[in-house]
Amino acid sequence: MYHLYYAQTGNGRRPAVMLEECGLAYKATKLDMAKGEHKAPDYLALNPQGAVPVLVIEDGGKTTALAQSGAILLHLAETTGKFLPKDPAARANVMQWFMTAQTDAAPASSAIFLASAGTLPDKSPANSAFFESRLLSLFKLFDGQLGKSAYLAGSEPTIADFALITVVEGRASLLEKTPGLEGLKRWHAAMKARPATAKALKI
Ligand SMILES: N[C@@H](CCC(=O)N[C@@H](CS)C(=O)NCC(=O)O)C(=O)O
Repeated sequence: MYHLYYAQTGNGRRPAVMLEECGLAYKATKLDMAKGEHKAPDYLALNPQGAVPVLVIEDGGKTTALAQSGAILLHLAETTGKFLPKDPAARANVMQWFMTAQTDAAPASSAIFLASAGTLPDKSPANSAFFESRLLSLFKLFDGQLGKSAYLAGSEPTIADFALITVVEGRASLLEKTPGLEGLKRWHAAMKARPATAKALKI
């Protein structure tokens, strides 16, 4: 049994994409971050970092609370045998794009949010433009790859695509207003046409 604690953010919704794509049943609890529910003692007991998401896994009487969206996707890939090839070379290629989405694109998108929400000490609008340009340079990188293959790591979707889709969906207006990036735009539409991904993006 899986219980996902999430918010409607790129990181928060990412495990839902993987759970839906794997066809796994799960309970979902949305946290109201504006009310600080992610810092409440009950939630800190699950994740002392006080960040979403967390996946609570109940397996044969054993309960595990797993934080970090990337770790959750990897765990589900390993336990289901889906969306992550076993062949070392193919696996390394998936991991390369997975890590670019997790450790480069997701933080760049988060930085845009922090700058635009006025969370940074220096509230200069130039900060938002700077972080947008960082994300756009990554969008160009993904676009180049998606001009060559249907999905990030080849002809089939993998955890790399599931890691990226919530970032791109969250920044859809930036993508749409940017000329070009046709490969990324095609991929975005194709991912949203997948019933499981579409369902997860609506939670
Ligand atoms: N690398 C983490 C990032 C998690 C994260 O920063 N989540 C944000 C929402 S998108 C959060 O909960 N921030 C509140 C905080 O860190 O206090 C992941 O992928 O799970």
